[in-house]
Amino acid sequence: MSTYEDAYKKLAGCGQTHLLKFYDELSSEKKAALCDQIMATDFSVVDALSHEAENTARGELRPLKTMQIPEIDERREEFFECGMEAVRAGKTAAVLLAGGMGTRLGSPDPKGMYDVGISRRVYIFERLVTNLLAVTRKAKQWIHLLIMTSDKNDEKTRDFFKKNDFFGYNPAYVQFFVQDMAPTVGFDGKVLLESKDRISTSPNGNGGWFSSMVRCGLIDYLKEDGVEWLNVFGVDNVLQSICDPVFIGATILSGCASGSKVVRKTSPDEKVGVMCLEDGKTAVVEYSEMTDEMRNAKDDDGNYQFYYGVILNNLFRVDALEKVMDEKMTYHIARKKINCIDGNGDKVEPEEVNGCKFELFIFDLLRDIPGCLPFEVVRENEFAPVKNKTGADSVESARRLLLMNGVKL
Ligand code: UD2
Repeated sequence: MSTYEDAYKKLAGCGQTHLLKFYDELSSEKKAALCDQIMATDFSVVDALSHEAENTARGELRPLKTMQIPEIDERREEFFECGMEAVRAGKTAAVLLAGGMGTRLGSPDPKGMYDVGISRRVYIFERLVTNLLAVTRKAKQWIHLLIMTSDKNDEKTRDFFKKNDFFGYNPAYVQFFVQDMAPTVGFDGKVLLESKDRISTSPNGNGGWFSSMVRCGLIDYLKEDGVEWLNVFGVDNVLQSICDPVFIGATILSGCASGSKVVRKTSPDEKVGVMCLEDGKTAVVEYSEMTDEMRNAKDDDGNYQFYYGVILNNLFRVDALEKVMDEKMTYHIARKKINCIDGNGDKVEPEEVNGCKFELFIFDLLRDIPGCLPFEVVRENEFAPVKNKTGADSVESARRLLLMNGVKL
């Protein structure tokens, strides 16, 4: 158990001693909990605020050649056989990134618990498991499904899977793991308090998934079972094909150690990161960090130069990930409204953006991995994100696409 002295010494070293301002008012149990949280928190994340300019400066950006649908169609059979062989041999595993908060949907529950059904209940988690079952049934081989949650939604997520009998999946092949959290700060760089006895933290982005899996011993567990490839995907795309043998085969045969499913953007400002080469290395520039110049850049034929958007369905070879695991990843800063308490200990529920969250992005892992295959998919068949209640990337648009693909709602 950590002591006040331990906590104070650590905070003094990074100018955050204000976090102990209400210490004397706390019960002994809450005092201990606050000291433990302080000792477990990595405050160096906050340095990203003072290095934002250098961290977000871009190198020379060039388009990255994408494997387009006509080429895939020509070699589909070959890709499928190669990929299916890997799946049947138990060389692939699926990693579901589900630690994010469903704030844009206005639901306090984990996003995967959202019901997109119309005349019957169809949960987002259920859709993803159904998509994965389509592959395991064809391969007659279970695929390990690892589910990343966060402190804020872990218990509810586990309970939901158990209550729904894992939607027909084999529970022996499902493991949960909790991602790391990061402190949130005000614009002055001071870490915020959620309450008098708790630091304000938020999930540290979808980029910390591999180090969290290593920390939980899950990578060794998978390697011992012969897993060589990880298909890592987001929670909110209810149409995506998971452990897609064609994608796996194409990536293996390309010789690349990673692959990234992409779609042609519908417009320059579509909210998807775009694949490109940055100073000759694979990169994805997130939609929130693109300049108008990059969004609207066109080639000599009048086509948008950067118009393959990532749909957050990536393939990574495990041995390649292990080689880059210790490289320091850049924290991206998101300016958000963050509930906290003020210097008097009073609750603040801001109307305006009042602070910063720090997030690692999964695609920053691609830079130092040898080769990435951008793999185009037909967006109407594979991309139906549920981000908002209405409008683009919404429950409504996802329902339309699900119905178009023959899914009963
Ligand atoms: C993501 C991609 C974007 C595009 C879009 C497609 C990133 C950084 N951006 O944008 O380029 O592909 O999806 O729909 O991936 N998550 C965690 N832990 C976290 C934060 C997020 O597990 O701390 C998960 C979250 O549960 C979801 C996914 O990551 O499955 C993306 O979440 P997001 O809302 O951060 O990213 P988004 O949708 O703005």
